[in-house]
Amino acid sequence: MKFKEIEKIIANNDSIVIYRHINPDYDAFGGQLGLKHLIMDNWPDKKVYAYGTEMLENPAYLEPMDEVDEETIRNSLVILVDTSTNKRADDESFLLGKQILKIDHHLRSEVIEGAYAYVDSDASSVCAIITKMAIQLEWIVSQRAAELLLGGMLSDSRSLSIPNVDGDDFRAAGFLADQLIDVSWVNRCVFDDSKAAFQAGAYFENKVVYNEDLGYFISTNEEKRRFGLSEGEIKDLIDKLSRIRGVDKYAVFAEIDNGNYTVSLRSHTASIVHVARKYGGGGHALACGIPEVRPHEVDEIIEMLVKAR
Ligand SMILES: [Mn+2]
Repeated sequence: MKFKEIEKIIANNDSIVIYRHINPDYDAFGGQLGLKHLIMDNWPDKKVYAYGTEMLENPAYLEPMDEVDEETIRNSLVILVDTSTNKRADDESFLLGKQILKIDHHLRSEVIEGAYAYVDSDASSVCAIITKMAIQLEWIVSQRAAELLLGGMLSDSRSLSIPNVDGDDFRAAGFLADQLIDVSWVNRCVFDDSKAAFQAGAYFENKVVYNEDLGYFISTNEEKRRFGLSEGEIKDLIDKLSRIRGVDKYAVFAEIDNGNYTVSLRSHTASIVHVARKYGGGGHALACGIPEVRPHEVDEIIEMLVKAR
């Protein structure tokens, strides 16, 4: 599918609802809200809604989701961004859409029957895909759209530093920076920690266990409560482990209320997504996750990660 075809599908629909994944990150929000603003910038007469039930606490940067009723969804083009499987969409009401268009960058992105799909698993973020589309199609890009898209690009690509980042990504980011946005402010919005997360980060940095080129920590429910964080927020601390010399693979195992663990996995070079898949997870070659594993599986996963080359 070409960008021009995406433009045609958008042009042909007067009502559009944009969805993204559960546990949304800044690429999900940036793709969703950035695309919403691009459509408003270029087709001011269209009705365009952002749908989702979960929010990140960042009102200065993000904007609230729209109220969308079922009738509207049924009569709209639905665009699902940054979402690998239907089950990971927030929420599955996207399937009610009159027509579905998926824009994604995950490996093995689920094929939705009858839907249009633009999937580039080499892309470093869904925001990079959307930005390159806007540049190629010479769309108007407002300041607001640009700051949302840049935030998503920077967060998924760890500030344009992961292996699949290329010159086109830097040029796309440069184009966004040219739209009179405050690059420093966007970086702070996306990367600054809450005080609670900062303190928890320092604590868990001291709990990191090293096994060959793997670094990881395991958090307990007691620690989760002590720091007042959710298991999702504890998993987000994984970025703290990305800059340890000699550590090429890193992981966080966060205990959840039923005593099982939810898992985040990262690697600088060796693919580790086979580990995630074996336990019912998925994502990208170097950044993936597993929703839930049993305690005895934690050790198996650690062993597989150590062996990954
Ligand atoms: Mn993404």
